[in-house]
Amino acid sequence: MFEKILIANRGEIALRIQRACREMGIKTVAVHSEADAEAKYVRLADESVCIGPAAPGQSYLNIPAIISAAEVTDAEAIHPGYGFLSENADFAERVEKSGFVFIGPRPETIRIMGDKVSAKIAMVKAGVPVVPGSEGALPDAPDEVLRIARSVGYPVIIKASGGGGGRGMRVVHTEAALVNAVMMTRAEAQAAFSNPTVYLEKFLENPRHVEIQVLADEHRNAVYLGDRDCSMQRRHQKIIEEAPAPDINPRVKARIGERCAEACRKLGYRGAGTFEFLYENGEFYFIEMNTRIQVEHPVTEMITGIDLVQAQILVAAGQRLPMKQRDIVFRGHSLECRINAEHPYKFTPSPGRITQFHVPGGPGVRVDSHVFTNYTVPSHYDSLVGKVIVWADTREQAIAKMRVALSEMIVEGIQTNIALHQELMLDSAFTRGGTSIHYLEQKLSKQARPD
Ligand code: MV4
Repeated sequence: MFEKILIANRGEIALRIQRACREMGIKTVAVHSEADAEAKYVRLADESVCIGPAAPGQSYLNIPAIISAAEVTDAEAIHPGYGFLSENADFAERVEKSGFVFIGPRPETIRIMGDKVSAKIAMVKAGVPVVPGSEGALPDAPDEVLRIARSVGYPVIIKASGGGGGRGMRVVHTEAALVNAVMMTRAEAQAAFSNPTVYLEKFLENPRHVEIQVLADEHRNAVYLGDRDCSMQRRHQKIIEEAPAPDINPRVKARIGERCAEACRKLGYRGAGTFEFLYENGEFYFIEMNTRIQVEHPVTEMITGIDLVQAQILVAAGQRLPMKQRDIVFRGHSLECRINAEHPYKFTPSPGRITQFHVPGGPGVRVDSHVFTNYTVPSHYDSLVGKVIVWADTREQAIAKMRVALSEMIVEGIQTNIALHQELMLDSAFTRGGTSIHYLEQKLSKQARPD
């Protein structure tokens, strides 16, 4: 096992990774920007290195500074967390070329999944169901594009191969609008991603976002760790996640989960990963694969009892998965509310000093947060200040537990979205379960809000 790991991230996930390392007896190196010098996880780390000014481009995205920090501290492996460099294949490659272990998939795998056209082709080959559409990149010839769209049927969506996570997409409802929409999306994709490749899919009007967590080792062992529903989102920012996804036939889930695990074996996947699906009318359609640990990983940990970050470290060290599929039991229901430092209705960031911070507790309540009373939320990074996670036997009980947990939570000095979460925990469509990806935005647009 590794003796020392460098954590190339900040905030709650840096603390989460550090806890996993400490439980495993692994020493930690925190790297931090000038803005994060006073962070709790920096103080708790065995060693820390300042890698640059607050701006992410000069610190958490500064590849040479991070690799130098690993060299001077003699770390053996680098955990990238989520965001920042976590899905940057060039970073993973430079980590390995410099003689360190990248805690994640091989750089080639990250590169394939980062290109959405090659990811989709890989999934078709591996037997994972995908959204019907162009087989690979859209050709240039307008008549070919028209023919493909006609055979798929309108509405269609044009997506940039270099995009993902909601960037570089355009919905097209009529044949008259198609060719121009393709040209516009291509031009935007070239400008944003230096890659003009686009592809076409049937546009699903009212799907849910359901994802499958996988875990694989270097020895072609792979398991699926169940599913999560992340449909409650606004502008591609998830705010509530849960496991398992409500009201979906467990046999359909087991079949899709097994397909994902089998795809990992075929691809020679290593580490934790997430297959993202749209779910509509009882069917799963693959859209993208994430090759990192995700913000919402705790809900999977709660229903499986598996520490995903520790598992990432084990398989990065070359060990075999410590479990087989038949050992994995999904038990109860888990919900996660992301607590953001933001205006409750305008959603603008609300950085600043937290004058009072108190977290809920009790059985089945978990809070993943790096903040504390008198901590100042910097303005340079995302607005996540913590995650409230609950576990109970049933979804109803989990919702009840979340209501109580949110009522105990105190965050003063900054604005947060706690009130929105409280409202959603009482929302009849949410409590019924199975709302679509459009539910929250539709609900918010219907509500008149005070400034
Ligand atoms: C779609 C779609 C409907 N039909 N693809 C947005 C993020 C990116 N991961 C894929 N996205 C979508 N792809 C087809 N063929 C609707 C979305 C979408 C969405 C997906 C997941 C979660 C939130 C979303 C919000 C708006 C649109």
